[in-house]
Amino acid sequence: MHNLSAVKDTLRAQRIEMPSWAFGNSGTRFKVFPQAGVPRSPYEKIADAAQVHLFTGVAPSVALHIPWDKTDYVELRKVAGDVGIELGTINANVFQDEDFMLGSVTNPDAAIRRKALDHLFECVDVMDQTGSRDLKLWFSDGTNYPGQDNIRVRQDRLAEALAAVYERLADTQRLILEYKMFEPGFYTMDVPDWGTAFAHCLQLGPRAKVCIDTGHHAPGTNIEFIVAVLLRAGKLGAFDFNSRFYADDDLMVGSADPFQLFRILFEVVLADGLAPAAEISFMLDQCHNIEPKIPAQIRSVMNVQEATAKALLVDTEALAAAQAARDVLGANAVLMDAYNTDVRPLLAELRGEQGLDVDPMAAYLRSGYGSVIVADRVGGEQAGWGA
Ligand code: LRH
Ligand code: MN
Repeated sequence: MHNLSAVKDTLRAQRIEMPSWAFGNSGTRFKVFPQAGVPRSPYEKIADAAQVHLFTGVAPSVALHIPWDKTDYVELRKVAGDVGIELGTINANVFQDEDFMLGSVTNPDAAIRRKALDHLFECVDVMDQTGSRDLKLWFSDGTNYPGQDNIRVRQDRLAEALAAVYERLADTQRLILEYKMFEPGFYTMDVPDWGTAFAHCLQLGPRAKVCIDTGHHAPGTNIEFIVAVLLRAGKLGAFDFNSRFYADDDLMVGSADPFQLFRILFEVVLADGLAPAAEISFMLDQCHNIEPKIPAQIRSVMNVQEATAKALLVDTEALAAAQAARDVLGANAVLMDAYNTDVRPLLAELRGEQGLDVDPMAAYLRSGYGSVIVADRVGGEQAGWGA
């Protein structure tokens, strides 16, 4: 059966990266509901992220989004370090500039493509200052009507820009390409699926990997199949974890479909993808439109920990034996046993051993930090997508 201390070691070493933008205001096209106490600067976002790490012990890095987090990056890195936070993945933003309405790096206009490329180069410069390993590229590029542009020519333009960025990266830096089925493009997206991202990453080279955002697939997509295939090819670089009932809802990971999250993490465990050597970045990419931001991030981290613990408790020997015996129900039962295991006592015990409160959420709420920031953060411009 299980070596629980090995399971605990893996859980203790788990690293979940916070998205800076999850601490800012967010919403839908209908309304962005501002919340009291929301950060007004990257420094306040880091301070809030540090709370998540303080109470969970497994969230020591924050992904930045440029220009939303534009600042003195060397200073930010120092201040973050002082509160135990590392600056993580750098996310480029070529989806809000008016010039990019008909595309950024795929735009028919060469000058606009150049402008987009310059922003991507600027993000590489930011990585040099923050010490970040990963540049994550998500392109809102796409079309809304058949005939609007040449699908193949846009792929050529995309490949050209990606090659230029890849060339600019240092040997220690990686390009992470994120795909998305639709929105804001409603006819085509230029990187719509894992296959397109995979093809571009293969063409680029070993430091180009694919990012799976769990909210970016057609309903009913078997995401763990994509995970298994990309892991097998050594091309899975990162996850953007969130969950959804319908589209790119960006809800708390595991809240809509905890069984799917378990199945995804089981494929990661099977491929030893939690090991630091696998170099897979586990990031949250969420928007807390109606719920308090810091507790929502804490809950999300706990959801990932619970799904991971269940995945680590799968009796893989019994599973392999049942699979070899073509015992369909037996094999499924082995997996469901793990999934139906209540891992909360195990995680509480682990937190106790880490010197953490067994219940991070209760501990955070008891700390009163939430009301302190509401009282302190008066005036100034609250952070948000500014969309
Ligand atoms: C696009 C996306 C991408 C980010 C943005 C905040 O939907 O998932 O990862 O840049 O959200
Ligand atoms: Mn994402």
